[in-house]
Amino acid sequence: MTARISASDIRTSFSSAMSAMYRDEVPAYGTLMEVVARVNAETLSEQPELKARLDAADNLDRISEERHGAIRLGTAEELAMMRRVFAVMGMYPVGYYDLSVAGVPVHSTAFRPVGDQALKRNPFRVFTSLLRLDLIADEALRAEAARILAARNIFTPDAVELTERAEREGGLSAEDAARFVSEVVETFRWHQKANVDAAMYHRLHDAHRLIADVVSFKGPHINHLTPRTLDIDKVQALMPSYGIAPKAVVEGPPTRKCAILLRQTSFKALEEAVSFENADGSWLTGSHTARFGEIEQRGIALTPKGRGLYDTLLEDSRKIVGPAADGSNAAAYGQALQKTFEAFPDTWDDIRREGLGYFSYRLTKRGKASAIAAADAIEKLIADGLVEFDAIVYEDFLPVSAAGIFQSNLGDGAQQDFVASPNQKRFEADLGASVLNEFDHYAEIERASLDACIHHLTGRLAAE
Ligand code: OOG
Ligand code: NI
Repeated sequence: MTARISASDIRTSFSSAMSAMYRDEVPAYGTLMEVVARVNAETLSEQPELKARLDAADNLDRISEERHGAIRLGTAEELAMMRRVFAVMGMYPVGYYDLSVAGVPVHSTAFRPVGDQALKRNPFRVFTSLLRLDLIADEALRAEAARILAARNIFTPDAVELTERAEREGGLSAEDAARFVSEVVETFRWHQKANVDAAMYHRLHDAHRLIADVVSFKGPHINHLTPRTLDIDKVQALMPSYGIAPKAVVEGPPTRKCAILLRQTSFKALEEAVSFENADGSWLTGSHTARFGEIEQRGIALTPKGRGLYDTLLEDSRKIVGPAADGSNAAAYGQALQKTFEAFPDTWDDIRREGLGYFSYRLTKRGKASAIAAADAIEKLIADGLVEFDAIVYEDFLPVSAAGIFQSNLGDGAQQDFVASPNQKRFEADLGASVLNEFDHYAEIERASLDACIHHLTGRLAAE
């Protein structure tokens, strides 16, 4: 029996192979990576306390590496197979996002590592959307799109075979893992030649730009990758001087002392040459916009109560100033956001005591040397200096932000309304599995950390 390589190691080689391929395919993305690396280095040298904190918790040499990417799939079969492929890399479906509310005919999940260790080893995740042809009104077009999608096969035979082997044998050898990664990366490659003729492309495009993006190509090209930045406002401001056009505003919460959830922005998708085959075998050149680069900055995971407050405040600020796609009111939007979010507590202790965010608890030095007779309330343990806490980082996505990212990259005029119709049951049936509920997951991490503290404190006494 050959030694197995860990799922996290396979994920690490996968994310670096994707990064190399994407920098090669989309040079502007390489430029964005440079800006991010520069800003991260500057931020670390300006803030030694941040550097020390990150040094303890993360791998500083990998700070500017990709945290996520995104793809859009066409059929239930593609989604179900993609789930199996990602499972080989230790990536599991977490969360359900209905984007129909925001005028994008897809619903989505994120395939990601689950658990602290796996996230630390490599946090790479893939936001994965499934096209919802059921939201397209034109029945004839819907049937044609379904027919085109049914005829394509997005996985190489070796990728399928190696996935089956990993399932059967509980993992892959180093040699098979290397082959697996290079085969799987093929699925995400860009195809300059469309899968449909120009007339069909335009029909699909007129129905919705996203439908054209999914149906017209041989496979689900990776549409962006996203490194982590330590100062998103600075990267946003610097993009133009590097010749890349940022989207109008940063999505998510405003700049705060205590970062919450997720802030993200992107450079706008580039217009790329595509060729369409005519019926007589000749080729016609056209263009398509789909691929971009994004950056993200993460903060604390919020409880349902905290998330409710976040959603309300976001909606309130957007009622004051709705961000215009051309960026003309970006400053006013930023101010409205800042002002509205004054209602969201901005110290870790307030956030914790008001039950707005998730924390992990650990024993202080004194706590490690102490014992108590019975489990005290957490407030008392903290007040007595036995237990301290850290914010749990939000590892998931935000539907309003995702919609903003989709929209600015589909062309800003493309706003379209669908009747909101979340259908998690259908999504899970297509996926062939249920998605993990992200709130339950964070609550469990919090509970386990608290239990471990109490267990230690009371167990010490029992052992004496
Ligand atoms: C996905 C957009 C969502 C994010 O970071 O919220 C996303 C897409 O455009 O396919 O990646
Ligand atoms: Ni993204």
